[in-house]
Amino acid sequence: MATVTQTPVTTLRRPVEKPTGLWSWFTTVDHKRIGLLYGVSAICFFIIGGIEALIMRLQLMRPNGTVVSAETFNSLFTMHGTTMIFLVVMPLSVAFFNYIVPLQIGARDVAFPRLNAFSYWVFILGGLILNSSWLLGQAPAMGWFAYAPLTEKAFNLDHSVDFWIIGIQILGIATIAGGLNFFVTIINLRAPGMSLMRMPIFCWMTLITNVLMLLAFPVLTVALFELMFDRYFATKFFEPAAGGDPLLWQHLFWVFGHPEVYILILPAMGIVSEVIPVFSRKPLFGYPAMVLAAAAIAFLAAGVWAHHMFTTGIGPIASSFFALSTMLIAVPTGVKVFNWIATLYGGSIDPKPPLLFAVGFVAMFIIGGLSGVMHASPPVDTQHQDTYFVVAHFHYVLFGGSMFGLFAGLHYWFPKFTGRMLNDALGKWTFWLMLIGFNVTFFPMHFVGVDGMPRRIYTYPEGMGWDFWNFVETIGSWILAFSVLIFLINAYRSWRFGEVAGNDPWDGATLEWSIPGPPPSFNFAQIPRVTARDAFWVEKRATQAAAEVGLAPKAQTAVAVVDDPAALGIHMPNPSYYPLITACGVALILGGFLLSPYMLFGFLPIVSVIGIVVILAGIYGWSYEPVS
Ligand code: HAS
Ligand code: CU
Repeated sequence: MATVTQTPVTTLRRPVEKPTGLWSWFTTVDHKRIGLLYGVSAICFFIIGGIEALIMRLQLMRPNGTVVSAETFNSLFTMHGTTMIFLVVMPLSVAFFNYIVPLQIGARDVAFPRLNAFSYWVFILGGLILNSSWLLGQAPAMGWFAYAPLTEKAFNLDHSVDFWIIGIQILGIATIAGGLNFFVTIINLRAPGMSLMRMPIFCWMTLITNVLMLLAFPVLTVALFELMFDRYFATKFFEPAAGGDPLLWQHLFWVFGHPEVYILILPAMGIVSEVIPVFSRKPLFGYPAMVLAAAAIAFLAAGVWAHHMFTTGIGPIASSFFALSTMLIAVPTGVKVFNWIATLYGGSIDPKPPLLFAVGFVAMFIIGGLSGVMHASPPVDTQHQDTYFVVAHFHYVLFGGSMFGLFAGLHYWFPKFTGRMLNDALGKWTFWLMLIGFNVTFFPMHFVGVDGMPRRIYTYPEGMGWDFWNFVETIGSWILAFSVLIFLINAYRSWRFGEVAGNDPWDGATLEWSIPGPPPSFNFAQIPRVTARDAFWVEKRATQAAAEVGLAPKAQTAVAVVDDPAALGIHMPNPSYYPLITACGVALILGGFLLSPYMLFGFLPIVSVIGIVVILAGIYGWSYEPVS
């Protein structure tokens, strides 16, 4: 029984002008192009964040390092953490949501294509504002969690903290708009027959991640507004001397911050759950359990935030509660780990780079998860808190986890993005060097951490017993950087000259492999009908089985020969520059506060007033833009 039955579309040959040139990227509302914009931007930020890390590692390579000053080091770790979380792992995940989710659910685009473009432009402007602080010599230097009262005006007179507040606030707007968009897309735009439990697992992880985004980010928005008010309008939310409460910041930040770490890992888990079945030639083991486990992780994620605050004196009852809820997360996570292993077990394994990265993810994530459970215990955490042991933990889950998962996705879907294969040998070099470099860099951090080396120190004296491992870590960081370089070379070479991939180079299970790579602007000439999970596998197997018993093969998925939606009677949204204009309005309104000498009535920055005009113009144009 075929699941994706479509009639071939072969007669349409009207030439069309594809949107080309630089300007077309500014006005695009195509989810695939927006996905590419997100992906390329995230990789650029990855290079920036990576360089920041390498400078820190050079500074710490030997005791009494003199590569950078203490103040610069503070800015480096603050910007490195902020960049990697908000400008690399999140947008790279969003790149996959954008490119892959509509294809997997058999849709022509996301629910709100222009809102999608708006999200991207807001994101990139936020990222640029945040990073422009380097150029102005005012890079934030208070750590990615920006603890009060260090962020108050009394301790940070310049604009460094403001760059962080405003940059993150802008990024949050992009995230919330994107969260709404993907939630609605997945709920409303699935192809006929694709019930929720027939949906590809990556779409499930996207859905759950976006729910978490919608619940977690508004809390950060509130916290940031309070901090902004403290700094600009003399409120005292976090100022103890005036009756404010610095712990309020910690609560608000971690109520956001802990769900955030699952926002960072669930998309990677989704990618890995797609890759492992395809390269083991077996359906995902325990699909319903995988979905429920992710939902349980998301639910529990909302109730564990104070495990970041065990040493603040929250008391034994609160500590016990948060310790138990934190340990509980190991259960659904363990379910996922065992299901990945069970999927591999007995499979006919094809160790191509996507699978290598996926298995690397599972292995590294287990190590990071186990150290997480260790500091779930308050007395143990009292020892670990603010040491390199915690740094080891979160790099195992964030690099070993999230980044390895995202690299699995880059290697897996590259043929869909570009129509060409990544070079296999270079992919394997990337993987092995990354695995080795990663472990050489971060495993010794467990040792120096329990040996008492605090995190966020810009140097350390000789003879503490930390010299050797710090030296080793720095060597590891360069191996890691080299592996990323190989990936970049591979991606560029393959994009230009790689072997042509065809529609379905991996014998994929899901609908994106039924259409060309890169897909036409409208994705599906005809919206597929779905009757089972792993829809494309089922169709291919049914066709094969029919041929074996001598029946005429079923029609393959329709592939249009020209990329002209109008000729096919398909309506696609027009390009528009209003999302970009509206996004500029957002950036000007908030960014104006960084130019505080120029104020109207003493409190309203002139640039913000211009921003209000721009945003109104943008929304007006957006609302009345003719639909052709
Ligand atoms: Fe974490 C700190 C606890 C997962 C990211 N985490 C951080 C920070 C980041 C981060 C960025 O309880 C630092 C923030 C900062 O700047 O200060 N984390 C956990 C636990 C899990 C966990 C229990 N973390 C993540 C993920 C992240 C992430 C995912 C991002 C992608 N984390 C903490 C705690 C702190 C913390 C404390 C505060 C430390 C401090 O003092 O500052 C869990 O989700 C992990 C579950 C996964 C596993 C592995 C697979 C499961 C199997 C099943 C069997 C295992 C069992 C457990 C039954 C557990 C195989 C056995 C237990 C043993 C001890 C052996
Ligand atoms: Cu946490």
